[in-house]
Amino acid sequence: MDFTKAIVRQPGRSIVSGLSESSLELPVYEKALEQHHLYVQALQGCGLDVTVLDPLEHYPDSTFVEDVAVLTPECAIITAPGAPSRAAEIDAIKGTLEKIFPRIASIISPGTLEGGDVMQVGTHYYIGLSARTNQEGARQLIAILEKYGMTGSTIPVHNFLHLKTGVTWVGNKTLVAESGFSGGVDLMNYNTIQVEKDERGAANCIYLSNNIIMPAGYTKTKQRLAATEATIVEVDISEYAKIDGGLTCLSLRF
Ligand code: CIR
Repeated sequence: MDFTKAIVRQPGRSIVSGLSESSLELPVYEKALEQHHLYVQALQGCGLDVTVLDPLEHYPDSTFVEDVAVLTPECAIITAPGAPSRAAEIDAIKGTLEKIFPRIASIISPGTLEGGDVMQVGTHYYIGLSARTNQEGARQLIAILEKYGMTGSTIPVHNFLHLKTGVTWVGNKTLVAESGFSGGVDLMNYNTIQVEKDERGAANCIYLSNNIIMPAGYTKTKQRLAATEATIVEVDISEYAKIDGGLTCLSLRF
């Protein structure tokens, strides 16, 4: 999993209308834009070549570009977002992916799947069954992965928007997971760094060649992650958290 590239999409002013279950205030566009810029710099600092796509004002959540595709070394898979307001975002990413990936597959109705529910560990992909990703979407994704020699398996997701809201892989057989998250037997063979309840939000991290990019402001989790000997890079994404977004959602890495 040595990624060299990433795709991001700048937020539009419509970000204030993004889907949200949170009771936090609305994001401030100017601040979100500045945070996005720093996020891109963090990815570049970890060695990635970053393509920055233009904002899509018609789609308030389109800056969460991770949800519209699953990128593998063998092919790109265009998802079928489970949130109706996000379904058409896939049309806007297709052209970009077609220029990069010779092989493109798609999840089709009645399957639904969002990239935030897909956690890659090597050639295996854990797929969260959430309010956004259904069994049929997962079945289709596993069939596509197997066609190219990769594997997938499902994990039920309760009380989190996506699988990766509750757990992410941070290298070396290690996960970082919220205390309320249960991956069941499937994830028992990993070392798990616990995120305490008062640091909710800190489990969504990005591992890139011995760097862990984590959301800023979570002291206890930061100390625990630092014990992995990875370099810790903090990025403030407070404006995105207001509409349920985390670090991983803001990019496609490949
Ligand atoms: C949504 O509800 O779809 C957006 N407001 C947040 C998406 C976050 N995406 C992710 O965790 N991969």
